Amino acid sequence: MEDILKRLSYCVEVGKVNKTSPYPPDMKDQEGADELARRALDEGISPSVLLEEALIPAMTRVGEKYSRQEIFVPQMLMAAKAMNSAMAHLKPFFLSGETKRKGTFIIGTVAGDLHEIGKNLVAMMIEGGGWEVIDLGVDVSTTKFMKAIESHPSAVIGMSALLTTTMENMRKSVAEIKEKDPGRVILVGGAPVTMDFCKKIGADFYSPDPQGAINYLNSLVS
Ligand code: B1M
Repeated sequence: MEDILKRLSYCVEVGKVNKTSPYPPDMKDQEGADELARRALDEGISPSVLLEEALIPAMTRVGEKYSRQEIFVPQMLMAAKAMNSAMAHLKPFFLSGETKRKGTFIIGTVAGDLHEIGKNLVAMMIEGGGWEVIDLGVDVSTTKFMKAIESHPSAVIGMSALLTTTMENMRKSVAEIKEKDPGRVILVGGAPVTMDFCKKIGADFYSPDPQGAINYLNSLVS
């Protein structure tokens, strides 16, 4: 088990998507994140172990290498591609069989921010927790959030931000939504976001991870 997790983690770190992908050249014809994630699940390794022991640590290492300028944006992109190919296999495991949804959750990464992996993970797990999820994608403007609220009037809003610069856009979006719709519940998250920041910008709750977000949403309907 350890071996396959290590290999999977390494594939995500170096951006080896699947067997046929030519990048990185020294791993030509070797299995990539896609095949290894599938195989790990088939061997009975749980999706949470896959996430916590292979996939998330890989992205952390990618971030550290980027900070040390050992890799650059193209390598980060390849790592994200490999991560997404592995995450695609996890989705069915997080989907619950519930037909009656607990409520609607609209999620998006805030304006100017293209990071989607954490947001996708949160969306996937909340959907698995029995909520209808409307995923607006990345670089979501306040107008787009507002339009989605019009179509789903009882929805809770979730915003993700990964950049210190786009936290400012999160602040603006929360302020504009709350001004027009003071009772709208807004949950925020993303690596640089904190509970302190959440309180400062007038959002309702901050969660550092998907489970905290699920617990919070469930507390609203219980
Ligand atoms: Co970017 N990037 N990036 N990047 N990138 C970071 C965030 C950075 C920390 C790297 C570094 O310097 N060490 C740094 C930000 C520094 C800062 O702001 N202080 C950075 C930078 C600088 C940039 C660019 C500016 C680089 C450039 O172009 N010069 C650029 C900005 C582009 C833009 O957005 N406009 C950029 C671009 C990119 C890529 C496009 C190449 C790629 C993203 C690809 C994609 O998503 N499709 C990318 C990546 C991959 C990263 C790192 C390496 C990994 C992010 C990630 O996916 N983490 C990242 C370094 C790092 O985080 N270690 C980095 C894994 C993911 C599971 O975690 O997203 O934190 P995370 O989500 C967690 C929690 O935060 C939480 O739950 C998730 C699961 O636990 N969570 C929520 C997230 N959202 C939530 C919402 C909730 C609740 C919880 O409720 C609503």
